[in-house]
Parts: sequence; structure tokens; C-alpha cells
Amino acid sequence: MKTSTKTKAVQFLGIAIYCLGLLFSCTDVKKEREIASAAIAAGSKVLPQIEAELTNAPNVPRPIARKYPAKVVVRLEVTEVVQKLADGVEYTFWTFGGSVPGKFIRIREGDEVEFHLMNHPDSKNPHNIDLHAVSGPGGGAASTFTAPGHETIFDFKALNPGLYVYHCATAPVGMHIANGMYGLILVEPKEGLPAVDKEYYVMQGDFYTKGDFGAPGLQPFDMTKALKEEPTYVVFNGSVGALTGEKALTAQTGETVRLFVGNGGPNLISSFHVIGEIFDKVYQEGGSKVNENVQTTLVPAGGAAITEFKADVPGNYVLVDHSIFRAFNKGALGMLKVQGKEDKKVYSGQIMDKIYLPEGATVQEMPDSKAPLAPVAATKDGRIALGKAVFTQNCQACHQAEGQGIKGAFPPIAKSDYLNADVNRAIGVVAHGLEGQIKVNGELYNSTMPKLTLTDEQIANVLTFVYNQWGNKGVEVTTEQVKKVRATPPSH
Ligand code: HEC
Ligand SMILES: [Cu+2]
Repeated sequence: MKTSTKTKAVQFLGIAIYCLGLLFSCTDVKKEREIASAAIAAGSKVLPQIEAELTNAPNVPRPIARKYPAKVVVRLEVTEVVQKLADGVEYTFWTFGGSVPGKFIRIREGDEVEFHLMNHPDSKNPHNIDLHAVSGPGGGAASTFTAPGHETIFDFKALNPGLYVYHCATAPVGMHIANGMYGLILVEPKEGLPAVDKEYYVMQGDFYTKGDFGAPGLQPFDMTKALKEEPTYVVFNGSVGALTGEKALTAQTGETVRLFVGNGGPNLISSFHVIGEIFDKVYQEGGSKVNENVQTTLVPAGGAAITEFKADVPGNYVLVDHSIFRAFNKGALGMLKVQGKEDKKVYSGQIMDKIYLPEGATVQEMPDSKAPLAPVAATKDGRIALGKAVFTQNCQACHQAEGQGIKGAFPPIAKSDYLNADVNRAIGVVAHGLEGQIKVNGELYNSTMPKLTLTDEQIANVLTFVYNQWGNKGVEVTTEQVKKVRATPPSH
């Protein structure tokens, strides 16, 4: 309470000083008038209210034709969904709006935004949003912590024009971003962006899966690879092949193409390049400064760039991260198909359609032959061995490889007093999931553990494994015990 009043006072002071500075700096009359009319528009008039049009990549909302600020209502829904990461490979993505990257938001400098963040009731985790276009604590994250089945609202004013990344900032932040929680928000300058023929939305991200590139099936997140910054996949628009074949971007010769390029990371910096094109213009880092005649532009993690070029001659132009193994072996490759009249003066050669197909895109490994076919454990040691595999697949992403957890987010299950105090309660946690405040080794946790789809046998095995690791009390959990607990509904 005290701190928030203090913060407000400091903010108010900041704004007051900022305004004073503005007054003294406007020596020319025109600028003064502009400020005055803006003040009138912002202060004494109620802004017209409009609902933001949001789009999925690679589409971009229409340019803003308005010449005045508005109150723009943005409604963004977080969902956790299983989708394709590559052919035969699935991943549980956490999304802003149902796919990766999140919906494209387009507003105008000076707009007042009423931002609604909804977290779908089926979500397992709380989420929030940090928009880099926001001037304020956490870019909105501080005001939008949203539990599953909840909606939060906050307002902000778009002070600076530019192309900005937004992302989830809920702990563990890296994991939320690695699961796909990022997108772009464009704040168009007051005067608008110059008109072009085609606009597209392309966003890079790196993904960390347990299995190698191409290993089939539903792949869990791998915290160890993420910490080492060694991604299994680097992709544009959320999956290998999201911008190739039928889904390639298109343009006609003579058209000007504008790409809104973002990089969600979480780790890598992109050396964004279009093979066979030169960017006539690059709005560096998504800001106001325009560079010209650029081959490759750096897009930082949590950053963006706007690139523009004229499609002079027909053919297939390949979008890559020019850290080139990422393109040909990890997925960071897209395509722009330009159709229309040849211009032999600009380019005379033969155009080959196939040379740029990703080398690794069709690599399909057979399922791991060592994978056990739902075996049944005969002994306690057998249970421990089988339980280890269940743990790696289902628990490790949150509770970590040594069961140590992540402070503030995932409680430890190594030497856990909560776990060791009550076996039936622990079975219940895994069988039913867990929500609400608990205390583990003196630390409070108030989060959600998802209900996992595991058989009674698998739960018995994984808990026997956990109980016989990391200083826990060494008991065996049987399938019969699990069956009994499963039949009793959760106590809260
Ligand atoms: C998506 C993340 C996630 C996954 C996956 C997950 N848990 Fe949890 N687990 C949590 C969270 C969060 C809590 C604390 C919930 C709360 O605050 O009410 C928790 C609590 C627990 C607890 C009780 C607290 C403690 O530390 O002793 C146990 C036991 C547990 N989990 C075991 C498991 C096992 C075994 C698996 C795999 C079969 C698993 N969890 C998978 C997130 C997860
Ligand atoms: Cu999140």
C-alpha cells in the first residue's frame, strides 16, 4: 500500500517533469499547436472506442487510416494447446491467441489501449503479458497475472511509435517464452507508415525438446537444453514449414513487400536475411531510424525489425536466419514466392525451384526401439527403473532433473517434507493435480500442478522412483494404493 502510493507519487513527479521539459523545449509555434490540439483530443474529448482487429501470422491487420487517437480495446486469450512443431512432431505450445507467434496487434501512436488478458479455463498455468510498447512497471506484467479461467484488464497509452515484442513474464519466464508465448505489437507513427503492396508477419523462436530434431511424437520441453542455449528447433512462425510449400508468402513482381520481423527467443539472436533480395529499407530494431540497402539485419531476442524490398523478378526467395545451420538443419527457413514477368536485365539465370528445400525437413527417425511397451513392474527395483522414464517425460520439465524444483514456481520433490509426510496425499497430487497454497520445506507455493494423463501403474512407478531418490524416504507405491486414491475425489 505504502510503496504503491510512493511509486505513484514518483511516477506523477516524473510525468510533471516530463511535461515541463516539453513546454520549455517547444520553441517553434507549430509544435506548440500540435501539443495543444493533442491535449484537447486526449483530455477534454472522450476518445472514440474501437475493438482491435487481431490477426494470426503471417497476416497483419490493415494499416490504420485514422488521423486521430482512439481508445482501442484489445482482447487476447491465452491457451495451452498441442500443435505441430515439425512433421510427425508435436509440442504443447502456450499461446497468445491459439498459435505461435501470438496475434498481431496494430495500434496508432497516442492511442489509449484497454487491454484484456484472458486465460482459458483449460490452462494449467497462470500467465501474464509484458508488452514492450508499454511505459510502466513490467510493461503490463505487474497488472496482468492471470490464473486459468480468469481475465485481467489494464490500460496504457502508446507513447512511442515502433514495432514491439510482447511476451509472457510469468516465472519461470524462460520456460513460458520457450513454449511460444510471444508476439508483435505495432504502434504506427501518427503520420502512418508509407503504403506498400504486401505486409507480412514473421517471428522467429527457438525450441527445446527432449528428443533430437525430427524425433517423432509429443515432445516435452527440455530445461537442460534451454539453459545451455542449445535449441533442437529454430523456426519461423511456430513450426518447421510454417512458411514453405502451400504456406509460402506470395507477391507479384513490381510489388513492395514489408516484413514485420520479430524474435521471441528465448535465447538466440537472429541474422535475418532473404536469399536473393536486398532490403531497400530496414527500420532498425523496429524503431524510427531507417537504414537502406541492407543484406542481413540483426533481430535481437525480444526485439524486432521492419524490412522492405521490391520484388523485382519472379522466383522463390528464401527467408533464413543466416546462422545457416539453423536454417537448413533446425527449421529457420521460410519462402516468398514471387510471380510475374521476368526481367532478364535484373536477373537472367535459370530459376531452380528445389535447391533451397531444407536438408533436414524430411528426416524422420524411427521411434526409439528401447522404449518400453507399457511393461509391468514385478519388483520395487523394476518400478524404480520404469518410474524414471515416466519422471523424465512428465515431471522433469517443471520439477527439474534432480527434483530440486524452481524456487517460487515449482516446489522441490527432492527431500520434500510435503512429499514424505503423506504417501496417499502425494498420490492424490499426481492423480488429480493440485491447486492452491502449499508449504514445502518452509517455502510457500501457490500455483497449479496439472492433472497428467497417467495410468495407475505409471503413477505407482513414478512415485516409487521419486521416493527412492534425492534423500526421500524410500517407500514403494503400489498400483492398488493408486487405484484407491484415484477412487477418492480430491479433498479441496
Ligand atoms: C507443469 C508443471 C508440473 C508438472 C509437469 C508436474 N508438476 Fe508437480 N507440481 C507443480 C506445481 C506448480 C506444484 C505446486 C502446486 C501448488 O502450489 O498447489 C506441484 C506439486 C507437486 C507435489 C507436492 C509438493 C512437493 O513438492 O512435494 C508433488 C509430490 C509433485 N508435484 C509431483 C509431481 C510428479 C511426480 C510429476 C510427474 C508425474 C509432477 N509433479 C509433474 C508443477 C508440476
Ligand atoms: Cu505464460
